[in-house]
Order: sequence, then C-alpha cells, then structure tokens
Amino acid sequence: MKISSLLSVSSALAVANAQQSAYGQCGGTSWTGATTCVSGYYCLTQNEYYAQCIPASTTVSLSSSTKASSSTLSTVTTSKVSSVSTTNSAATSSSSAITSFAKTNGDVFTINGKTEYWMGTNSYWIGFLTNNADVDLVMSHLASTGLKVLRVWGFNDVTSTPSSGTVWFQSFVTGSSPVINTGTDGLQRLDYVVQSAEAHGISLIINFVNNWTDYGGMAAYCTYYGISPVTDWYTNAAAQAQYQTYIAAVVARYKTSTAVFAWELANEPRCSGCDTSVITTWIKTTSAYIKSLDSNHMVTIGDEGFGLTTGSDGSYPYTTGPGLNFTTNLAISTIDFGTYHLYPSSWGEVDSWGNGWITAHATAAAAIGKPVIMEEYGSLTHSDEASWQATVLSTQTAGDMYWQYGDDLSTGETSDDGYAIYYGSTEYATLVTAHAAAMLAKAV
Ligand SMILES: *[C@@H]1O[C@H](CO)[C@@H](O)[C@H](O)[C@H]1NC(C)=O
Ligand SMILES: CC(=O)N[C@H]1CO[C@H](CO)[C@@H](O)[C@@H]1O
Repeated sequence: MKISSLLSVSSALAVANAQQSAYGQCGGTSWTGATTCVSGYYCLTQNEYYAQCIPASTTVSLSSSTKASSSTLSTVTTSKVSSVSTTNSAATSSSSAITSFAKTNGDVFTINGKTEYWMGTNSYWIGFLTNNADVDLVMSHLASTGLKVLRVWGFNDVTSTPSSGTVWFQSFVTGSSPVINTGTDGLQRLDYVVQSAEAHGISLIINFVNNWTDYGGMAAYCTYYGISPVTDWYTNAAAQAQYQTYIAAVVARYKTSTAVFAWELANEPRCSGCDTSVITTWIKTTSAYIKSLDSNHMVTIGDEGFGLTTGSDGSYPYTTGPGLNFTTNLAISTIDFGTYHLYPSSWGEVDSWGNGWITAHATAAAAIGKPVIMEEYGSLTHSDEASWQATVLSTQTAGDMYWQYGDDLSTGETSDDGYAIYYGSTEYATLVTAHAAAMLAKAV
C-alpha cells in the first residue's frame, strides 16, 4: 500500500466544500467531474488515476466506532499488562516457537513442520516502534488470533539524519556515503521484531525497498545518485549496488532465524511505461543474489499481481502497463511463491471485481506449480472483504494477509489510513478471527 498519499488527505480536507457524493470519484488523470466532496467526506487521492470521496472522520470513527465496548478495551488493557510481563520472555523460546524454516509444499506452505492454509496481516510500522512491550503486545495478539504471517517494512530510508529517538535504517545524505544504521534507533528495532516473532510463533515477510516515497523508497536512492526518471532505479548500477549492500546487511542479521518466512524484493514494484523485461531482469538478479547469501529462506517479489493473461477482463490491472508480467516473474526459479494485492477502489474497479482477480491469480499460480498469496487487500467500507475471503477459501490461494493490522499501544491507537481493522473490534471478530480459523481448518 502507498501510505504517503493517504497522509496528504488532511490538506484536501480543508478545501472540501461540495459536491461529489459519498465514495464517488473526485479526481485522477483525465477526470473532469467534481473534485470536492459532500459535507463529511473528503477527496482522497488513491493514485494518479483515481481519487475518491471517503468519510472525513474515517480515522476517528473507524477506530472508535468499531471498537466493540469498554469490555473490549479492558481486554486490551489486560493483555497489555500480561504482555509487559512477557517482555523478558521474548528473548527465550516459548512453546509456540518456530523450530524449522518455512518452505513451499506444492502450492501451499509448510510452517514449523505443519502444512496448512493460513491468514496473516501487514504492519508497516512495527519495526519503527521504540517500545519492546508494544512489539510483544502486537505479536501476542496476532498469535492468540491465529494469524500466522506478518509482513513488515524492512526498509526505512531517509535523506537527512533524524534526531535521536526517531527510527531509520539507511540514510542517503548528499555529500556523505550512504549509512546503514545498526544502532538502537536503527536495525536493532527490527532485531526486536524478529526476536519477538520467534518467541510468539509468528513468521515474517521482510522487504527491502519501497516503490513509493513513504520511508524513502526508490526515490531516496534516485535523489542521492541523480537518477531520473525513477524507473531507471531498476537498471542503475550505483543504486543497485547500494540496494544489494542493504539487503546483505539485513539478511546477515536474520539468516538463521526460523521466524523469517520470506525475503521480499520490494513493496509494490512498478516500472510504468517500461518493457516488462526491466523488472523481470531485476527480479532475476536480486533474487539470485539473495539466494547466494541465504539458501535457508524463501524469496518473493512483493508486487501487486499486475500483468496477467489468465482470467483477464481486459481492465488495466491485468495489463502489463505497470511494467510487470505476473506469470513470467513467478516462473523465475529463485522466486518461491507469488504475491498480489487487491484494492479495487484504488484501481477504479468495484469491490466485487476482486473475486475474479483472486481466482485468476490462483489459476495462474497453480499452472506454474507455486503457491500464491493475496498479500495485501482492503476495502474502505469493509463490505466486500468477506466475499473475497470466501473466494480465497474456494480457490487454490495459500494464504491471505489483510491490510492493515490495528492495535492500541502505549502511544495510543496505531495509524489508520481508512483500511485498518483493530484488534478487539467487531470487524476484527468476523473478518480476522473467524477467517483465520477458517483458513487453518481448510483441508490441505
Ligand atoms: C506474459 O508473458 C507471457 C510469455 O511471453 C505471455 O504469453 C503473456 O501473454 C504475457 N502476459 C501479458 C499480460 O502480457
Ligand atoms: C521507482 C518507480 O518506478 N516508482 C514508481 C512507483 O509506481 C508509480 C506508479 O506507477 C510510478 O509513478 C513510479 O515511478
């Protein structure tokens, strides 16, 4: 998911003075209709093609209205207390600890010796928390929910060095060499995430760079090395050398950890307007490089699943316009499984369109003989997620991971871009706890 575009909303909020109805389109390339929203809604830019009117109070109301009751809150408080007492135990192994490396098994996975379908979720922010008890709280909630895999940002690139207390992993400061921060505000924060995941029996997908500018991304490299356009990042020797240096630094830290489910090349790599061979070559080179460093762990791409002939309805996401060919990339021998994302409203589609997208990827991956996961998915209204989950269950989809996990930490509620589902909320019970159980119950 792209996060920064969602943060730019507050400025849009100030100018909203009319007209598009709730959830209607309000902007995007070649959009000629209303660009402001009815009262109570604001125009959220989802991407260059699409902006949508969403409730102005999303952040506040989703988190408060979906919180079930004070009894829920007391549950949270109780678990928070108990998790504080487990802080020390994160270092030691518990009965839930994972003792073997995750692997593929045909078109499903074996995790900790068990071959099963699973549900997971995403938390881009967990490696940036500075309080160990908060990390443990999240991990204990994931474990008690029955969620198996958590995807986290393994990058945090900055272009100026933040003051102490702000977490960053790699800096690109003009006039200085790039710095990989292994200090207490650096990769030691990710170390704690891995340590806590190990203790709680949670598997991690860790990625290395962002397509988007949130937390630096490819743009941070491009500014530093003077690369333009940014799509040249994939082929620029200096950028790729530093990217591999960063990968080597992260992989070296967790190479032997059984909590790492897979390494992931990037969050949502795209190369709009490029021949698909650009990204395919980059995937081949990078995944082979990671395998040369670490043969224990699986490697995946982190792409959105664009460029698919199987099941195509001809709509933009099925085309190679964003620079990717899903089947060609999944067939690369050093890629263990496929990923795709699902945000119909960001892509100008209706939510029900998602069922075909899920089926198409399951069919395409089965033909290649590798597992596929729906790695991120979200609907601002949460109204069609249950039907997507039913499609996941009825197709050969090895796992699904909703975007994004929400919780109540020592610093307050975690961030909500409109998609968050909070631990303890009524939506959490139906869309997360119940679906996680259904995935684990599905016969392999
Ligand atoms: C991906 O590449 C394969 C092999 O060249 C081709 O058959 C398929 O049509 C391509 N997919 C798209 C969406 O162009
Ligand atoms: C580095 C790079 O190519 N970033 C891309 C991320 O995706 C958007 C949308 O397609 C592109 O505009 C960026 O160029």
